[in-house]
Amino acid sequence: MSAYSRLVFCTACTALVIISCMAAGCNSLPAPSATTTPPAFAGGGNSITIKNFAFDPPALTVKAGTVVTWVNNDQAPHALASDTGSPAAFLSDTLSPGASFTFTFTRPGTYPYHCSIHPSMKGTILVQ
Ligand SMILES: [Cu+2]
Repeated sequence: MSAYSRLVFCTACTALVIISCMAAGCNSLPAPSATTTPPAFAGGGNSITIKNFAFDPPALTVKAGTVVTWVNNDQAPHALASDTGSPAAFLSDTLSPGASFTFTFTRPGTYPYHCSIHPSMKGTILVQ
């Protein structure tokens, strides 16, 4: 195969790929702009995402002994403070965007908490 015919062949291939992609609606190809950050703690547990100044999910039910992970996917720093316990059942340092915090809930009960930076942010962990 000459260099020229290779070039023609490759161009034809590329055109075919583009045409078949258009026909298929490009559904099989990932969007190049979709750069998702993998969660810091993937799977095997229960995680709460902090975004848009809210906890998602705001209420989480877990079994005693569960490690709960909060991941700050927001643009702003947040910090977690338990409403119950003295001292607080759990208390995090300030979580910068991208940071995470884990706490193991060993005893059944209801654990309301809030963001100590933004007190209007509230969530609850129900431990069974
Ligand atoms: Cu906050």
